[in-house]
Formats: sequence, structure tokens, C-alpha cells
Amino acid sequence: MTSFAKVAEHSARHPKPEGVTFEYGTAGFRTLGETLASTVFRSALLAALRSQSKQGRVIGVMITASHNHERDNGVKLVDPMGEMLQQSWEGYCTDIANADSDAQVVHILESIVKAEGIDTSIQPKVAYARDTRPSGPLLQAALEDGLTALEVEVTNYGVVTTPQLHYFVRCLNTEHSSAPYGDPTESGYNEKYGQAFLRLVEGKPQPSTLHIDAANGVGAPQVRKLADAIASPYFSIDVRNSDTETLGKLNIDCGADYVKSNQRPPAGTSLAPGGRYCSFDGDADRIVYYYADEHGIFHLLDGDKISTLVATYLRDLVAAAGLSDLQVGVVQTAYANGSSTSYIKDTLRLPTVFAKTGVKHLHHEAERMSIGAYFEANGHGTVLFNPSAVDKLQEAKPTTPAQADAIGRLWALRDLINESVGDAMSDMLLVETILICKGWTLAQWDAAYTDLPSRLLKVVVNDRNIFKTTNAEQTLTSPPGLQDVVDALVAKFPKGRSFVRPSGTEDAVRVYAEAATRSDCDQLAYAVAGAVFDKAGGRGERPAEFL
Ligand code: 16G
Ligand code: MG
Repeated sequence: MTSFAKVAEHSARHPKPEGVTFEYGTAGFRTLGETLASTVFRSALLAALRSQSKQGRVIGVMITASHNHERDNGVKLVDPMGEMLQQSWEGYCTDIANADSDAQVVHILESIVKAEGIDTSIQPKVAYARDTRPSGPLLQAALEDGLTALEVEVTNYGVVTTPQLHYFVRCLNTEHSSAPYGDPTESGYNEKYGQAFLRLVEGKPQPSTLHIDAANGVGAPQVRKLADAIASPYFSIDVRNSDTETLGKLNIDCGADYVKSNQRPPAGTSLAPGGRYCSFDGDADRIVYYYADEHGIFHLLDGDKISTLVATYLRDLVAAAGLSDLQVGVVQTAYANGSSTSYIKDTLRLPTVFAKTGVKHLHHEAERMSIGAYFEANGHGTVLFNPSAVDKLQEAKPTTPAQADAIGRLWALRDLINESVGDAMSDMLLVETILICKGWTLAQWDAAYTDLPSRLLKVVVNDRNIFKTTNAEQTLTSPPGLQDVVDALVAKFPKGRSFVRPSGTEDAVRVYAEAATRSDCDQLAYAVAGAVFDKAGGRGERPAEFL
């Protein structure tokens, strides 16, 4: 029987800072690392209850703030199959993080036990890890104190990428099932993905070196271990921005978020024409590729380009396997470049749906498809094989060697993909596989379609909570009348598209715009941002670079 007797005493060692309100946002709690100890301690308590509510299955806890500044940190819970915490529990997280006293912490735990009908005699189990941030060790200690208070059975994975922790959780919970996901260790991870990669590429021409910008984060040591495990010229890498020791370097002027937001290579990297480059973010769950053409012009291959590459390859394999009833679909967010959406619909002729920003929303949409590829434009995504698709693969009776080969490749691809969550390393191996099999350069991959010019702006307002959206965040329902203004502005520009949404991770409103030309796109973006500022309580400087 788990007792809460020790909780108040342990909680007293991690007082909640005065005047701070915490919120379990799109990807968990995220704020200044030095303010987070009480929240991490309390997250440990919730992870224990969540485990008991899932009959003692292992729950994950990851301490990371991804692409954010090094002084930030964060914590998120991972559900048993390696997916993000069920949304109905996010409110509990927010409530307990903001509890004013140690007694209230205990009271909230008791009320969750009651509301969820939790059997507290079940042994709770938690697996945890952290990224390379300097505040990580202290927050880990707070986490461990919470786990000790509830006598949780723990597995500490040390410093690993976020998707590795998701993978470990899924492995631990399927270890003794009929379909074990893999060995729940770092070497098991490297072995599983590395072997699947080699199965898919061996015998094909070898690619040139891949230059990886690891954002000075945890991806650097981990991708080196992956390369050591693969130990093959098919995966020849050069890891840059790999300094995880020097303070102040994480995500600064490098990493996937920097490259995507600024549309330029990491500072200090000059791109050799024909060279192959990619960037991870600080916790290695995002990846973007890029290259310079013969004129030295930078070209970005973002999440949309990855999803179209992957969807095309899967579609062709399914057809080659003779499995015409297996439908490949694509999930995007409103940030997907309009050209990519048209390409998926009109050229690939695949179904595509929009989900709200945030991996959990895309993941749930993709679960409804036979084979669902989901990617955010920022490089975060993966592919899900629905259980019915797996059954069909199992039942498939190939009648030709070509069909047998395609079915074998689909199985190998399933082993290559981290289905628990978007994973920069697994996605990288997937992209590499496809490029090797097609014998493509990055420019050949890029040739499928041309992105429309786009711009993302941030507007700081008095209260971002007045912004409400519908239609996968593409339409504002509040403040009243603002959507009509956006619509009228969009109508002025050929191929214009724009939307406004409150950020789920920052106290700001985001404005996205795209249009046929760079100048139209910028005019549209600044006009919409200006309208938001004027009509919805803008603070600070009015966004008005071009008007
Ligand atoms: C989080 C999300 C990311 C999303 C971003 C949007 C996860 C694991 N991460 O980082 O997918 O793109 O939030 O941020 O879901 P925003 O709401 O501030 O624009
Ligand atoms: Mg990340």
C-alpha cells in the first residue's frame, strides 16, 4: 500500500517558489530551470500515481527543455506505450505544481486517487532520464526524492535523448508481451535501429558523409554511439556542435530550431556544394536537412519535405507489395507549407489531415490511419503502423519475388522507425535509407516541389488566453471579428494563407503567413501581426517592419 505519510516531509525540501504559476503545456512544464525543483518533485508523485492507475506499468519522466535556452528546463511524463501523457491528466499536473502547501500536495494526491479509482496497493514503476542542461542534476535529485517518498521502483537512464526515453518506456512495458518492442537499453536501441538500417541499405551504393549539427546537446554523444554500433560505411558521419560541456552553448546559433527559424545553416558552418547536412535540436527529437546548391544558395529540407519523402516511399512499397488496401496517409499542422499539402493531395494522391500543433495531436490523428506519417514542419514526427496494417502485413501472401522483397522491406522499415514518438536519430536513418535506396542527392529529394515563401512572427499581447481557435488552429473564434480582418488581408495576396494561434509554450501569439512571393508573404505577415497587435492588446513594439 503506497502511503502518502512521507510526502509532506519530502515536499517541504522542495518549496514552490513564490509568485510563479506553472502550467503543463504542449510538451510538459517548461520554464527557468532554477524555479522547477518543486514541480519536478511533484511530477514524480504524479508519475507514481499514473503508474498505479495503469496497473503498475512503467511511466517515463523526462527532464528536458528541448530547443529552449540552456537556463530553461522542463519535465514531461511519458505514458506506457511511449506516447505523451494522456491529456486528461495534464490538469492534475498543473494543479499539483501550483499547490500552495505541502498539505495541499497530499490533498491533491488523495483526490486524484479517488477520482481515478486508483489501487494504491500496486507497486508503482518509473523510468527517468535527463538531457545535458546544467540544472539537470539538481532537478533529477528532486525527482528522485519524490520517487523515494512513494517507494517507487525506478530505472535511471542517465543522460539520453527524449525519444530514447520514450523507446525505453515502450520496451519495458512490452518486454514480456507477445510483441516486445526491443531491448530497453541504449545498446538495445542502437542495435534495433542500426540493424534495421543495414538490412535495408546493404548492397546499394554507399552515401557520402553526413554532417550532423547536434545543437551541442545530448544528440552528440548518442549519435556517436549509434554510429559505433552500426560500424558501416553506409553511416559515415561527422558530428559538429557536439560540445555538451561548455556552458552557454546548447542550442545557441545552431540546432534544428535555429536552422528552421532563420533559414540558414548553423553559425560557423560553411556548406560545401553537394555536401549533406542535418541538424538535431537540443534533445534530439527534431531533425531538418539542408544543403547548398552550386551557386551556394541554402536550401532547407524540413519536416514537410521529410514527410513527403517518407510517404512517397511507403506508398510505392505498399503498391509493390500488392497490398492495395493498405492506405498511407499524412498528418500535418497548419504550419505545413501550402506547396507540400498540394503535393501530397494532387501529385501523391494521398489523404492528408491537419492536426493542432504539438506532437500528441498529430500522433492521435496518425493512429487512425493504416500507415500514418506525421510531421510538423519544424522536423518533429514519425510514422505509425496501425495494428490492422500489421495484421495485413502478416497475412500477406506474396506471389512474386518483387512482392516478397517489398513486404520484407516494410517489416524492416517498421523496425527502423521509433513509433513511440518523433526521433531525430531514427528519422535520420529513415531518410538515409530512402536516399540510399533511391540513389538520391539532397537536391534530387528537394526537387519534388518548391516551398512557398513563409514567415512566422511573434506578437506579445496582454492576455493570450483570449485567443481561441478552431479548424486545427487555422481559424480564430476569439477575439470577435479578428478572423474577418485576417481573411480580408489574405484575400489581397495570390496564394496567400495566414493564421493566428496562441503559443502553447510561450506567453505570446504566433502569426504565420505564406504567399506566392517573398515580398507578398512579408507584407501579409506584418499586416496580420499589426492587426493582432492593434485589436487584441499588443504590448511593446508594434510589429511593422515593412508597413
Ligand atoms: C512543443 C511541441 C512541438 C511544437 C511546439 C509549438 C512536443 C513534444 N513539442 O515544443 O511539437 O511544435 O511546442 O510551440 O509536442 P508553440 O505552441 O509555442 O508554437
Ligand atoms: Mg525537442
